[in-house]
Amino acid sequence: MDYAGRTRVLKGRVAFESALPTTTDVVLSGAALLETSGAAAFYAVKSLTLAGVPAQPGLWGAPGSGASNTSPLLAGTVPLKVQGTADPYEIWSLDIPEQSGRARELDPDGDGLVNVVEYLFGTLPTSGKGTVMTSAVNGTGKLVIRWLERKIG
Ligand SMILES: [Ca+2]
Repeated sequence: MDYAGRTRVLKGRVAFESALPTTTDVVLSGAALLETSGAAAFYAVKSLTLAGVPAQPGLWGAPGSGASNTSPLLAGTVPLKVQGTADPYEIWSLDIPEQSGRARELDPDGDGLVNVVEYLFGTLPTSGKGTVMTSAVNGTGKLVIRWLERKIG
């Protein structure tokens, strides 16, 4: 394979009949299917993320493949040997269309919240309407403060 970087499948089926780059981070959305075939015992990849969840290092294959870890997002006869765990921020930042705007300290949507703050509070880095906290006085005269928090990753 003569590319580098991430292998990201948002939807549909992608088939590999030879090795993926060993330096690639494979990112599969919940609507994606990655099929691998060939004569190799496995294809090594840097990391694997399945529907937003980083996969643990190890051998990953299709259900029924005999691999120690399986996912319905994988198909085919050659399992993936996952060598490490993806950085959750790096995977999250893929939602920012321009690669040059993905660094933690940048604010590509101009809402005053840098990307790492948007990541931690679960706001959209592309909406331009970021707010992480609201406050109001309730019916009994008490101040109510609410803030967002990240649920996973
Ligand atoms: Ca922002």
